[in-house]
Amino acid sequence: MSVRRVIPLSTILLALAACGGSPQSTLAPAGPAAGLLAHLGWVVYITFGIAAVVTIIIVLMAALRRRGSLDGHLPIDIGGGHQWILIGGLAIPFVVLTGIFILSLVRESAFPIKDGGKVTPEIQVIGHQWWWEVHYLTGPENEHFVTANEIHIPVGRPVDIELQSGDVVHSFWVPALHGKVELIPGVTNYIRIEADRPGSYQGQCAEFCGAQHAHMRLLVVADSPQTYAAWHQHMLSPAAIPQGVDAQHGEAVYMNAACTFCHTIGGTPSQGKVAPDLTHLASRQYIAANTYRNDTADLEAWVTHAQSMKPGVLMPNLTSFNGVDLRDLVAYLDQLK
Ligand code: HEC
Ligand SMILES: [Cu+2]
Repeated sequence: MSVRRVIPLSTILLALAACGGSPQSTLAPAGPAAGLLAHLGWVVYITFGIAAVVTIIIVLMAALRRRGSLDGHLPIDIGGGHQWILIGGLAIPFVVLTGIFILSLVRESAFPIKDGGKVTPEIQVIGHQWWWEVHYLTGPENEHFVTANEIHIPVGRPVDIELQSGDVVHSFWVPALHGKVELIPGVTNYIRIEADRPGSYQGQCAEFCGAQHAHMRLLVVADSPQTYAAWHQHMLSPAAIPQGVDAQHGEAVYMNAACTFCHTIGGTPSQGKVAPDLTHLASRQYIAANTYRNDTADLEAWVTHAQSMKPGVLMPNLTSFNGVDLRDLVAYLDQLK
């Protein structure tokens, strides 16, 4: 085999190897629906892999055959040209494609429920350019709460999620837990996710939705039922009262700034509704739709230079904050556990 033939092949193998190792992989299912889809995936990859290898071998045999030695026949003599076309060109593809079609129809049952009547969603997710608004809807109305970008679920039981969009079409995709379901303006879709084991599962908007589509990420945290119940209980509380003069000064800086028009901090006058809820910001692992770490350095950078970190994002650069004001503002945010 010549070098020119080997290089593309090794590139493909490398690319496949990269898929398997990543935490965001359809081939590393952590729940029943994702398991079904991974199984379908393997059937398709292996069948088409075999078909591709056989085809390549036949093409190579034809190419390497000495000119003139065919005698008017095709490279493998299976009893004449027409039969070859009927079997290789029609019968085998018909059987393979029909089989995969039927299997995927069966697998489609893993996707719940187009009809809203049958579901009582526990969680509502609203897609925004470029972040996820998350409403928890269980219990009476005064026990509903809002968070962003990080969805907690208990392991071992299905959770129904209602999907809507606040602007353009997005797509909810957490490969370890399920396939993709779109968030379409004016339409309500549903997805039922379930995790078999505790863990943090990376997700990603899977429908191009503008400049920062690739940075519209999310995290699903699956906890034991006890841990989940404690988290859920904690989320019902209003924001922590800032402790220490720095954070208290930071709260005053925040409340006098434009932040309050866009963000909500529960139990304070900050009740903006067009940006992620910050009531329990410090309890989340990442910021900016799971794109940057939730630490002091990244928060200071984000507040002052959001436009450099996620160009085009719907939060302005607030460069007027610096020195003690910026430090204290972030000290306040850090206490919003
Ligand atoms: C014009 C509206 C607007 C203003 C004003 C604004 N923000 Fe934001 N902010 C946003 C939007 C929109 C996002 C989501 C960006 C994204 O991830 O795509 C965001 C994200 C954030 C995040 C990350 C939240 C998360 O969970 O990912 C923090 C923290 C934040 N803003 C803090 C502030 C602070 C502090 C101020 C005031 C100094 C402020 N913002 C002012 C709109 C605003
Ligand atoms: Cu998107």
